[in-house]
Amino acid sequence: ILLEQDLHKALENHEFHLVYQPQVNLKTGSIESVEALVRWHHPMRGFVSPELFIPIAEESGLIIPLGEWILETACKQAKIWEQEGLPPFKVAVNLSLGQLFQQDLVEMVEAILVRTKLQPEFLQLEITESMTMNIDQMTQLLHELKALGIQIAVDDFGTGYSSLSYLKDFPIDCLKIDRTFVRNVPLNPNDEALVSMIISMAKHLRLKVVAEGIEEVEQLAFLSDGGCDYIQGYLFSKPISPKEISETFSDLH
Ligand code: G
Ligand code: G
Ligand code: MN
Ligand code: NA
Repeated sequence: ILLEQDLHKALENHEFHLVYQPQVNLKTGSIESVEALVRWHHPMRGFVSPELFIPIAEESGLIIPLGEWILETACKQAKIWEQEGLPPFKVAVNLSLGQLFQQDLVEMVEAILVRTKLQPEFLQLEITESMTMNIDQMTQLLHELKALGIQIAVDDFGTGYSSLSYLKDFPIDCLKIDRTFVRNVPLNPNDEALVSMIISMAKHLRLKVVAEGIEEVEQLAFLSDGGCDYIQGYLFSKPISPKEISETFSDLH
């Protein structure tokens, strides 16, 4: 299809850019990480959502070069922020399913860390639960990634498959509660129960927990009382440009 052809040209035509959404520590109020999110500005169609083009990139295999570009751009940017003198914070990058199956994924991540000179503890990779890779393969892969010194987060937690067996075996640092659970908190008692349960489980497993999609102060209050570590959402900030991230820090200090 047309979009797929355009997608192939988009990388060489520099039509992609990244925006970054802060994740805020609920206890201290400080930004400890930012999530990189890709944006495509199509020359004719204008903005095309990643919800539309990431699946096409996956099917066409373009996710491999695109994923590498996203990772390298985010790590480069993190180094620039460091050189600007901003206080240290992590950059979180989404890995798509196709990348998890990429043969040289670990080597690619390592090479990017070397090229950009970013210290590995400032990189967090976000993975989503999926049925298509078996637990042993996934555990092995995550151990290899962890050995680089980077952080691993499970994204969209609670919406995928076999969540609990994942938690048992995977060397992960962080759970991100999917925003569909947070949306109706504190109005819906079932959602409240699930969110509280996920936070409590994360604590027992010594994982950090991030709640995504926080738009209302009532949601914030519920999560704060419940002991959630970090929040990410429009209430605090939309995804913003690198320059706006720098400015946010200057405004805070
Ligand atoms: O940023 P936005 O809410 O529009 O993203 C929509 C979807 O696209 C989300 O599921 C998000 O995880 C995914 N997405 C956004 N940026 C990236 C990216 O850089 N890499 C991958 N693999 N997925 C992304
Ligand atoms: O699947 P993933 O968690 O990576 O997707 C993150 C997406 O969520 C981003 O595309 C971002 O634009 C979107 N997002 C971030 N904060 C909010 C929010 O407060 N409300 C809604 N509806 N979407 C959000
Ligand atoms: Mn994510
Ligand atoms: Na998510």
